[in-house]
Amino acid sequence: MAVNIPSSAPSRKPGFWEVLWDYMTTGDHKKIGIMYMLTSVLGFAIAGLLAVAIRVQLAVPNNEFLVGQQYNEVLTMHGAIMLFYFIIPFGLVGFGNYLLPLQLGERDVALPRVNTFAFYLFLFSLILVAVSFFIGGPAAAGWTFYYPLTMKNSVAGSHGVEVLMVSILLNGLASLLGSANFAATVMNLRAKGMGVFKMPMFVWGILATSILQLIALSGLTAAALTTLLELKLGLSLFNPANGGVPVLFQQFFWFYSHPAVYVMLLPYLGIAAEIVSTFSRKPLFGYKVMVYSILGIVLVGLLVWVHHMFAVGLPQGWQLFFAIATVIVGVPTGVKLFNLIGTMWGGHLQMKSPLYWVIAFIFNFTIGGITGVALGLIPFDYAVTDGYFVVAHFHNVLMFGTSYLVMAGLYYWWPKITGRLMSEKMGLWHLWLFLIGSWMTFMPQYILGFLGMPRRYYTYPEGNYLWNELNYISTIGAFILLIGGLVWVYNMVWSLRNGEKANDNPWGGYTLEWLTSSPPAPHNFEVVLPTHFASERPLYDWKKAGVKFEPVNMKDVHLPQPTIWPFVSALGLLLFGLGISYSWFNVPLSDPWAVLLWVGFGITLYGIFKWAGTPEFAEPAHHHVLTSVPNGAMGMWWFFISEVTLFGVLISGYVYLRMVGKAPPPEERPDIWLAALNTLILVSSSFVIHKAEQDFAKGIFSKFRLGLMLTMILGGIFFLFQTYEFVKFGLEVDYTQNVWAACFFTLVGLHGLHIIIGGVGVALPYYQALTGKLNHKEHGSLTPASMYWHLVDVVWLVIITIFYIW
Ligand code: HAS
Ligand code: HAS
Ligand code: CU
Repeated sequence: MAVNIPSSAPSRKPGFWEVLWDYMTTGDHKKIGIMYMLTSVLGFAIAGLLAVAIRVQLAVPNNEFLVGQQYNEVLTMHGAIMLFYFIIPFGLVGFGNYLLPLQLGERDVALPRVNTFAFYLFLFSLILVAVSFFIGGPAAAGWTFYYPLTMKNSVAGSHGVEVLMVSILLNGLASLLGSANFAATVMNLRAKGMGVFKMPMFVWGILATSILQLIALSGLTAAALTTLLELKLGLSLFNPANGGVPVLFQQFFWFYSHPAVYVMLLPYLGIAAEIVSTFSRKPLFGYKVMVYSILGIVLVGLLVWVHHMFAVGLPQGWQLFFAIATVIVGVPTGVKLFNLIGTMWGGHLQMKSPLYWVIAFIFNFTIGGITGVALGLIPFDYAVTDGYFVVAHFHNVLMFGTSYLVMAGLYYWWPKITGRLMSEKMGLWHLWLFLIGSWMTFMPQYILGFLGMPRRYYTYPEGNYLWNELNYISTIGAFILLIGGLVWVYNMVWSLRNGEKANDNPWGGYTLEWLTSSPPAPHNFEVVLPTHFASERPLYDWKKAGVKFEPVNMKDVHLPQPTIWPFVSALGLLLFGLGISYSWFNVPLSDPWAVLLWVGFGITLYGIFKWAGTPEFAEPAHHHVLTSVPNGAMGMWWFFISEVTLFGVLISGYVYLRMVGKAPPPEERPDIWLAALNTLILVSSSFVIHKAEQDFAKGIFSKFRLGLMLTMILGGIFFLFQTYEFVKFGLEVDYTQNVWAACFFTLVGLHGLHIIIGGVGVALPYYQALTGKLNHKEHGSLTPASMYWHLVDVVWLVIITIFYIW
């Protein structure tokens, strides 16, 4: 189907350093997708080996292979790495990056360089965690890092919790940037003629998941931020000794971490839909119903988080509401599964490894989903919570649920990505080892749960009915999984050298990625796409219509030029992250970690300015977008959601503490007159930057630059006043003993951080203007910077109301 144009393949094989440099500087979504997938495979391997260690310890009673703190560390890292570095990124940003532009018929994502930055931030956050294994030991408080477990570092000198918090914050930022980027891509960059209901189901999965991340991730950010601040500064919203409420931590945490399970599911259901349609040689059964089910899952999924907290003693009304919502969420999920089955029903099934994995998924996941619904029933949950029934449930939906769709997707798109097929035979071995292994490992755990075995204990005594036998079987299962994992890795490595060469469309897929060569050229499409999309299966429709493809004119192809600065900016944040984990801002520079902190900060700042000074495209070109909003602003609009919900979650926590009488304001509050003056300054800066934008549009550059300068000065004055007030109020109250003050410093401090970020944001277009990078065609980062500045101002109006007036 693809036209044979000799792609500009280099005649000689590039050396290792060339490839490395290429990947460090690339903006190509395919390379970034590959790097995300490789990192996730690594995450699975590390966390999987840790799981085997857990199972070895639990194989027999009173074992001493991993004891106490050590066990807790391994358990925490197993859970956290599996979730944050394997299952969440693989689908959303791994497959998502590789496939979104291809399936949309585009050349890249909306913001390629933000994409590079986000990937390296993600990778570095994993490196940060890895460092903690070797220096001081990793966190040991469970992946849920509940308060107050995080407050006791039982090993002296361990900074594991701080490291985990910082890495969650960095990883979270990366994830938000990735999500905003995807949402902007879907809005602005689709092939001409592709309406939203003509998008492949995988694209819907990525779009919905991105929106879910943008709304919900704030809960995790709030949980990690408050934990870090308590460890570093003693600011506590949770410490009951000062009136704090420990359960509030769980509200923050689960507000994200329940919706997160759909982040772990929705991209993969999209993958299943693509595979099932291709291998049944049929369109999807009930395309629109599937889209609405996805949106239904997003909506209801945001309203069920309390089912993780049934046992903490919340009011009955709360529990009932959340129990009902929990049962309801099974309905759209079930609909999706029925649609997959409906698609296969009566199709000419081509039994290849991707389809096998999907069928195995449907079978397993239905069981795991139903045990989830069972857990949503309050009395049942009371009986089995914190026991192995729960462990079995979530491995049932994760390990032999969505992980199977990781495999399905990999077997499906591997030939597209690498140009070679994997071995079908080894694929089936892999499947059967994983099936038998997972059933042996986790099915006995359901029974152990009923028999009362609690989770998160490093050992168990002799003599409990069937405990020994079931645990032993479970451990054997884990070893079978290990063998399965090795077969999988071997299959991939083998295929790269010996696999059969794949043609452009080895499975007869219907979506646009199969129109490219295998692997695709840097510019993806070598033909001009027709502009008529009759359904979500363009290749099928075009073939039927006998469409002939025209080769693309390379003059029309504009790809972002490579640049090292996003990498450097992220690297600075790694050093900065190490610095704040192992040290703090007030530590003297004789401590090398403190040096790292400031050096990292400096590198990031430098990197960002250099980045802003490097144009995205070698020569200015007109880029067609579908809406009237340019890509930068579109990305910023989506990113706003996450900022609003972050302040929303923290403010809700504060309002709750006030309402239940736990956080009465102290008699001496910070001065209202100073805050009023400050508000005036900040609001006027919003008008000034707005005027500057108008001047820019009119082409009066000198006034425009003056306007930006004035905005920064006003922001600086605001910041100075705020610092003065902070220090003054900090001397007046003991903020470690007062919940109101803790809320004040947390929220106003977070706003102050936003002033710094916003100020740097405004400095960027100023720098671009000074260096001649801005003109009528190139708006640089002006619009997003000014949008962000307005947002920071609006948030301030809310803050002054709730802290100074209320
Ligand atoms: Fe879950 C705990 C409830 C889906 C992951 N879950 C966890 C944890 C993780 C996790 C990681 O209500 C533990 C975290 C920790 O470390 O503490 N889960 C559900 C429900 C669903 C569900 C209702 N979970 C997932 C998915 C995950 C995931 C997907 C990751 C990918 N889960 C819970 C609850 C807990 C929990 C409690 C807390 C337990 C505790 O005490 O700590 C649903 O989304 C599942 C929907 C899917 C189906 C299957 C297909 C549907 C069909 C339709 C007909 C079926 C119906 C049900 C109408 C339901 C075929 C009939 C009901 C009967 C009982 C027969
Ligand atoms: Fe798990 C607890 C056992 C897979 C997620 N698991 C958790 C928790 C979470 C979680 C969130 O039996 C809760 C943590 C907490 O309480 O805070 N899990 C297993 C086993 C596997 C497993 C045997 N878990 C997963 C997956 C998850 C996940 C997948 C999410 C996506 N897990 C447990 C147990 C507990 C548990 C106990 C409860 C303990 C307690 O005390 O409560 C297996 O399915 C893992 C299979 C994978 C492998 C690795 C395959 C090997 C490969 C190649 C290796 C490469 C080599 C070369 C050798 C066996 C892929 C090296 C080269 C390099 C470059 C590294
Ligand atoms: Cu949940």
